[in-house]
Amino acid sequence: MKYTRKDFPDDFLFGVATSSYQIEGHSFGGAGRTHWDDFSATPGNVKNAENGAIAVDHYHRYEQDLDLVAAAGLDCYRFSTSWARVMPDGKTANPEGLDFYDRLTDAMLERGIKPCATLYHWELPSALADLGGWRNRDIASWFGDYTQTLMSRIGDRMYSVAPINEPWCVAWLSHFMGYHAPGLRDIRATARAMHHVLLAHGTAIQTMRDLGMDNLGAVFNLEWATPADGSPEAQGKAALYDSIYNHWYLSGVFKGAYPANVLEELEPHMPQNWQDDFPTITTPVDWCGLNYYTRKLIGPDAGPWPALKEIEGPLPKTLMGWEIYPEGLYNFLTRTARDYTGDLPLIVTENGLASPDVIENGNVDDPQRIAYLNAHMDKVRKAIAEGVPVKGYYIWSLLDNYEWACGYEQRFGLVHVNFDTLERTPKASYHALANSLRR
Ligand code: IFM
Repeated sequence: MKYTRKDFPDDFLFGVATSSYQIEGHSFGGAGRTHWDDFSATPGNVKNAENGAIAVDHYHRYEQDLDLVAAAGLDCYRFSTSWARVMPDGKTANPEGLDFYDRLTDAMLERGIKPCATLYHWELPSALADLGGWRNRDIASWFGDYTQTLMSRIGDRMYSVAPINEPWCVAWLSHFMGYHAPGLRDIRATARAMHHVLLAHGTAIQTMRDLGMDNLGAVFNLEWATPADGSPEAQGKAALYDSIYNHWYLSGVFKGAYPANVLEELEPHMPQNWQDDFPTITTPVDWCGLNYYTRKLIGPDAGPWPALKEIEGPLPKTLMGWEIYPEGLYNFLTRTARDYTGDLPLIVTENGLASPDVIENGNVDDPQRIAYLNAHMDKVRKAIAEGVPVKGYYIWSLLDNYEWACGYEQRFGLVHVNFDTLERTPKASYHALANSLRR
């Protein structure tokens, strides 16, 4: 790697991120059915109809996996807890599920790793999907109850907690584009999900404050929108994309308002009295997490609102087909601090790439991952040098895992996983990182 710990401030934290459904194995430990089990069982939704029933069996191999986190010299482990494991029907506690997260927490602490939890990374219990899922306003109180149950058990040992991973994915990707569970393509469902996901966030923050917890945050996925050409139409559509993708969530949480260029279309579909929820949604947080991967070139398109399209860009791409655009991370760090968060600590809570990694002679050579991480760390350093309070950088992901609608094809891990034997093999990027983090 180009940088070592010494190139970052003394209190800067390095971490890796994972999520429950992508690694644990949801057929174990009494976890309930999730809407991803339903979505993936429906033809055409997920590559090879793969699901997270086994995933990479982290449920049984978590000690070995945490050994890898510790041996890399990482400070933080950003993991998520599965609502369906803790409450298989979304409402009733599963002692086995609580015991698992209790063991996992202690295993991190025993290794000197800071537990950084996310309460929802997309595995909605099917029983709650039956009740309308994110379309139903009651999801905020169900989520509050889940937060209360789980954090009453492990909240005393968390280093940090964020309620929801990537609200754009929960709402737009899943209810408007239909790419993720529940696979809807419905503008009214989308508007409701876009609001309820933030209401659930605020409700969970209040629940954890009432439990006396601190170091609570919000995690957004941000994607830089570049106009496809110099035309006013392309500029307007890029601005709209930016509002739908980025500003809606940041502005909701930090300003208690939604962007006008989105609201003018979604207002008729919003739940009743949505404005009254902002005091909950804007409950103060202690840090802001940014997940960043790429940018999109955006231009106008025919058809109903939002009448925009993504245009293939010229930059080198990852296996996901995502352009590599580190400047976007710098842009977001500076813009978020300037327009939304001020002195609040920012953390890059996800950054990484998928590549077609293979084992050869026992080694996995992934120079493209090392280059990608270096290029993005460059931008983190640049932002810090300009006074942006960036306090951490977490890599997605520790392990190759279930990449949702892409199944198991897209390998994001620092550690290779053989999906037949589940054997773990640290890649060259893992070894490079471990060298650079060594104290
Ligand atoms: O794998 C996902 C993760 O679940 C959320 N953030 C983006 C990652 C890569 O697509």
